[in-house]
Amino acid sequence: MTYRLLHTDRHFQINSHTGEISTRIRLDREQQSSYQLIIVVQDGGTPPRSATGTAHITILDENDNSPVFSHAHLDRELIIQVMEGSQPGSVLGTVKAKDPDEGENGTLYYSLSGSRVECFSVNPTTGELRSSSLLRRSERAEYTLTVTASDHGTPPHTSTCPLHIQVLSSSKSSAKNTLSMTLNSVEGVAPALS
Ligand SMILES: [Ca+2]
Ligand SMILES: [Ca+2]
Repeated sequence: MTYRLLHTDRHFQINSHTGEISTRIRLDREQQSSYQLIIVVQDGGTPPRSATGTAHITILDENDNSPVFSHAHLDRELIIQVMEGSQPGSVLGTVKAKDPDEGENGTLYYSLSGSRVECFSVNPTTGELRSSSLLRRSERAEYTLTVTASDHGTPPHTSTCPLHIQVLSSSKSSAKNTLSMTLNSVEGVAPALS
């Protein structure tokens, strides 16, 4: 018996004696996740007789992609601006990363690290970022944290992105901060000390 592929294929080859199918090139599930091959088997009779069959090939996923933050350009940082005085627990924004792998290999969770990280929280699955204390610009105008996205693969792949949270002064308080001062001078008043 001899085996061959009905159409030559750039991804797979078949051993004509054993019928064993092997890969010719490295396969990427993220590009194509399944293939079909039509195999012709032929006997050695005279005249030879043949039959065809179809092989369905499914590519299993490997955790070969790291999460990529979708709102930050390559290695760029994320800046979130928040009005001071907003209540603890308010949503400041949402961090988002993508991972093209399948299942757990592409399922992400988020975490925060850095100094004063206790002032903020991130929802591990949705990426929703919240303040956990009252933010005042006079206390601190900017917080620099690191947000990490990690997949659930074994081993997991992680990516980090610098996150700057800038506290803006509200218009009310900026009006208060504008100090206007009027100096009245009276002509002819002699300097107190002369
Ligand atoms: Ca992954
Ligand atoms: Ca993959």
